Amino acid sequence: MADLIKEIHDMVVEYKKDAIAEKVDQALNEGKDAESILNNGLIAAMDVVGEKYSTGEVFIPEMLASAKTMKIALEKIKPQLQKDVVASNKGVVVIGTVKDDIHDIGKNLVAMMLEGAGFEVHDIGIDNSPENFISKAKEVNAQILGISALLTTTMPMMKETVEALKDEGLYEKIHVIVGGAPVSQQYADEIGARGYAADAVVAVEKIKSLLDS
Ligand code: B1M
Repeated sequence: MADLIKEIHDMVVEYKKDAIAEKVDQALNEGKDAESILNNGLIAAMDVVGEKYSTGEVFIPEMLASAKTMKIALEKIKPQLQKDVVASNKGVVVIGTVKDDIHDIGKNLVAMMLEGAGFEVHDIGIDNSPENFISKAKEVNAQILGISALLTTTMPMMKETVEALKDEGLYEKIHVIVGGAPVSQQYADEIGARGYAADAVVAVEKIKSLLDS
């Protein structure tokens, strides 16, 4: 890993909120690409933070501070990640995190990449009931409903959302795509989601192919 990217990685782990923006600027100015900063710096750092939380080395406040540090860095690399913006609207997506789940970094990243790829994205934030997802999807005439969950305990809300969509008679019209660390293709198949994506880049590809099919 290049030194500057390692420094960015460590700054997220050590939640250096006040210094991260300058370091990311420096990396970009020195020609480091945004994808590498994202994957090898930021996402890798959050995995370390998660492991440290699991082993009791850090607690919620530190985990939150790392998340805030990552968000500052993400804003800095956003223009680069979205550099291929296409003017035409490729489709309408409603995206959010499920009820009782407040993790939003991965979901924000997916939303950011979708915007960058030319989709009209309506991000409804965290802690969304099935009703929230569905009323927004109806309001904006969405073709895609993107649902994120980071906890094994909140994953069942994905199934409930798919079921609610069926009850509303919208299941055929609106494609559901799910993602988040505990989610898998197998789970997506089980609950009747049309798509699963392991990361933000795959999410964009998957949504494009769902709309083409
Ligand atoms: Co939480 N947390 N957390 N946490 N947290 C995890 C998820 C955990 C794995 C940590 C651990 O124990 N090792 C664990 C879950 C265990 C489990 O359920 N199996 C956990 C826990 C237990 C908790 C609490 C319950 C802790 C507590 O209170 N006792 C609590 C729950 C709060 C709640 O939601 N009700 C909690 C709280 C928090 C913070 C608030 C402190 C903070 C979140 C801040 C925020 O998001 N604004 C936090 C954080 C930061 C994490 C870790 C460390 C990092 C998550 C992250 O942002 N990753 C996380 C450990 C880990 O994941 N390594 C952990 C970076 C992000 C880019 O990746 O979100 O996976 P990710 O998104 C990826 C893909 O998953 C995918 O694309 C993204 C980009 O590649 N993706 C999609 C995501 N959504 C998608 C949607 C799609 C497609 C792809 O289509 C729609």
